[in-house]
Amino acid sequence: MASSVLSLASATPSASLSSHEISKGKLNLGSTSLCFSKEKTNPFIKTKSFGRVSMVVASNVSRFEGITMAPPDPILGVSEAFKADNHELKLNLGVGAYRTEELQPYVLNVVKKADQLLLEKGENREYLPIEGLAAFNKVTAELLLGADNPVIKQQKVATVQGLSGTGSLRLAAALIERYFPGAKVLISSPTWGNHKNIFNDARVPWSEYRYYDPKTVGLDFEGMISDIKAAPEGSFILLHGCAHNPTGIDPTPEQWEKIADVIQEKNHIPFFDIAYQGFASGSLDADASSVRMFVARGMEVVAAQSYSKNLGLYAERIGAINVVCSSPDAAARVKSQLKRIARPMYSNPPVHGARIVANVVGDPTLFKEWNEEMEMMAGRIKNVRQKLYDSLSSKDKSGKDWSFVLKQIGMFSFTGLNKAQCDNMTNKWHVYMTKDGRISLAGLSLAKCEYLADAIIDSYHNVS
Ligand code: KET
Repeated sequence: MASSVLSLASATPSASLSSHEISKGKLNLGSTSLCFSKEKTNPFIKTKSFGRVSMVVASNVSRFEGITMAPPDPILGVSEAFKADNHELKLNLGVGAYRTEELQPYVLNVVKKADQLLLEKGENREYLPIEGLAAFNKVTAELLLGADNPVIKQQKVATVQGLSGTGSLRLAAALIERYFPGAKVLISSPTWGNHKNIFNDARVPWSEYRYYDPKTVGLDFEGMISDIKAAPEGSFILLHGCAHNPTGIDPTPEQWEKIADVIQEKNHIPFFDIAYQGFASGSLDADASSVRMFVARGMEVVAAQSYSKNLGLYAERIGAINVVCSSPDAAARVKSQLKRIARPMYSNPPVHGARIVANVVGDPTLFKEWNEEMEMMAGRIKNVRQKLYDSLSSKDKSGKDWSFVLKQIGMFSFTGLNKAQCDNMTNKWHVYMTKDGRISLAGLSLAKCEYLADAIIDSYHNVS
């Protein structure tokens, strides 16, 4: 079954070909055939010439026959499945995206205002420099590190605008692959589903450190510390700046200090993924305190930022990679190499989201309003968290302690439900969630808390 035919105009048949194959002028390689130039041209076959090699493609079969179907993405695939469900009670708690109490997407008022300003200004659509919009890079580093952080004044920070959090992490991964060959990245167990994909695709070796303890439904601090200690010296330790995804469990300030001690002792490099600044506590400064503490110790730090969640700019793909270096010279060189990585990957980043961030952060009135809106969003999530806990506690007569729901912070709750129980949540109750047991409280309303509590209690007690 020759599904496609490749004609090599100048190829000489190799000695290993059978005379039958040579006389037919055709070598069948599973679903692909090589066809040599002696074969007469078939009028039903299209020929494409690429210099000396011409490709002959049968019009009814694909050259991509050998490509298998990829599985749906464990997080974004949930939204696709949700869309395909017509049940009236369906609930999408998969992706971490903020919804209103009416479960509608939310565009922040400050974003609308910044959009209006941009429209009035009539900004052009010229290419940005490879490193992104200068005004954005300035404010994003200030937002992360604090405007008066000495490392900013001393020009020790290499900041490059990235394609949101994911793209910024991917740039850092490429930098590690290129300049720290063989260095490992340690990621928490569990972590955001895409971390492993990012490092796999960048060919950066990774392993996991203990983080979540199912027995206490809390942080396995001892395990975390000993795994970081045991990692080869000079490893990159990936840390969630705040609102750990998926567990919603963050180290305490004292624990952060101890984590920094071990990282410093082992000459590791802290690598922050901070995708929820402002969403954990409602305060941008408080949520960046982990990153700032490492920097204050004089450590070199890598930090990927995202404005998907805190400014609701999901589709604008706006974020940044920051590398805090011990000298301005090192920062300049790191920045030049990040640009070198970005150029052949996507050339330069999109401008609109960068302008929105620069306008909101750079304008004191808009900045104040943004903080208020963020507090409102964080507050709404705290309210549904409380209501979900109340519903679970009052409905479940088994005596199970559901207080972990209240202890977790950020957009998510890590329910501890196993895969079969998660399947029950979706198949029976039409509650869409990731199979690691995570639910996005940002997609939950007060009105749906009781229904969700019924679904969780049923899945927890009746499915093993
Ligand atoms: N880091 C973490 C920890 C994270 O949860 C996300 C997104 C990102 C980075 C990247 O977001 P970006 O939009 O590239 O800035 N998390 C949600 C969406 C997703 O999986 O892409 C989620 O966990 O649902």
